[in-house]
Amino acid sequence: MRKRSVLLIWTLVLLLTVLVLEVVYTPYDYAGYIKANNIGEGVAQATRPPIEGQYQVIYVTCEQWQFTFYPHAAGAPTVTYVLANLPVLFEVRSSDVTHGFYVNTEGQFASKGFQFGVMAVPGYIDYVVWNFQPTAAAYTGPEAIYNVQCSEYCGVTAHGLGHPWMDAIIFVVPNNSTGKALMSQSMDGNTPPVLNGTLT
Ligand SMILES: [Cu+2]
Repeated sequence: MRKRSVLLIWTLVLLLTVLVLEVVYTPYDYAGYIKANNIGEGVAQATRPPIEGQYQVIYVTCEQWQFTFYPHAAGAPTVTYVLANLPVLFEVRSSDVTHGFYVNTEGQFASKGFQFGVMAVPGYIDYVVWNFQPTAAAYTGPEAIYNVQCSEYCGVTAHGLGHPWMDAIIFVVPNNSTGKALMSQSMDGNTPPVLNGTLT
C-alpha cells in the first residue's frame, strides 16, 4: 500500500515537471505572441541576413553566464536601448556553450511566455529581426522594458551564478526619441567579436 502511494506521488511529480517545462520553454505557443512582428530568424554564417531598408543592429554575445550587448548602456553591458517601430537585427553569438537568447513579452518574465528568440550556437551567427511595437501601457516612463532570459540550460556553479540568473534588459524608446539614455549607448571601447569573416 505504501509503495503504491510513493509510486503515485513520483508519477505526479514527473507529470507536473513535464507540464511546467513545456509551458515555460515552448516559444510562440501562447496567446500574446504577435506573428506580424517577426520579420525573420535563422542561422547565418558570415553573411548578413537579407533585410531591406533601415534597421538597427544589436550584437549579442552569450557566455557563461551573461549576455553582452553592443552597443549597450554606459557601464551596463547587459542593458541596451533600441527604437520602437524600426526593425532591430540581433546578431547573436556564443563564445562557449549553447545558450538561448529569448526575449519576453513587454514587461513580463518567462512565466508569461517568450515573445521571440534564437539559439546561440558556438561557431555560428544566429540572427533574429524584430520590430518592437510596445503598447502604450508598456511605457512605464520614457521606455518600455523587455526582459531577456537564457532559454537553454547552460550550467551552474553556485547560487546566483549560472543559467537561472542569466538575463538582460532591452529598453524600447519611442522612434522619435533623442533621449539621453539612447545617446549614451556605448561600445565601451569594444568592437563586436568577429567569427568566420567580416561583419560590420
Ligand atoms: Cu545560458
